[in-house]
Amino acid sequence: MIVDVLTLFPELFPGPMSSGVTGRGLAAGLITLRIHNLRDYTHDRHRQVDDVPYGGGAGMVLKPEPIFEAVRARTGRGPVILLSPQGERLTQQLVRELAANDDLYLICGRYEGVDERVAAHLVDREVSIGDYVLTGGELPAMVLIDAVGRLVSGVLGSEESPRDESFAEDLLEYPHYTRPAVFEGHAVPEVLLSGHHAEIERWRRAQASERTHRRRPDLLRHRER
Ligand code: 9D3
Repeated sequence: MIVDVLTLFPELFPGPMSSGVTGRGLAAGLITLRIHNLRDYTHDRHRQVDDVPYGGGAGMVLKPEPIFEAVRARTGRGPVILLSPQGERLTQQLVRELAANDDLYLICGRYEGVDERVAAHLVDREVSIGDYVLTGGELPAMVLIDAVGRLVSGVLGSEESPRDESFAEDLLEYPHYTRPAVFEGHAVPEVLLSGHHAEIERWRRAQASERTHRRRPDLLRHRER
């Protein structure tokens, strides 16, 4: 998969994506990141990417022209995505949808926002990673690439393959333990040491169900069981 990123802060990339699973995907050529500096698509002496908001108000707004020019110069044919607090929420369902593309073009906003004509007339979708205020779309772009990248064929080893993750979405994980059997006086649940696989399976289901009810009842809303 080829992922193009349009940003005012190209030096932030690849950043944390150079390590771990995503780093391996990049090194193996399974994921290709192409970073584009929004300022390179300006033509004036000051390379101006922003301007004051029509109607007044605080802060600056990203101008439409450099963004339109950059996107029109793209080589990929996949969706153009604006990372924006006004976007649809990134969920595992959306991640799966996006992972079905050969390429993605991600636009990172900064400052107070992006001229609305970008959202209205240039991009295919707007995506938010959640309801908290960040300073720009770069970290959200990396979150999206991390989530989508691990679904790209070959990126995960056979040991860590994504199984059927639609199941994992509506239930939290059961608790995991490794050695030692007793750590600072805290013992691993007896059943896990029993070697009784059916009983272990039953215990894990019960744990997953119980903690989902307690911590994330919202996940159980549309669920029969
Ligand atoms: C402080 C300015 N805000 C007014 C209350 C509006 C605002 C503008 C720009 C808030 C955040 C941003 C920058 N954020 C993003 O570009 C962004 C984002 C986010 O802040 N949270 C979750 N997902 C995303 S995707 C892009």
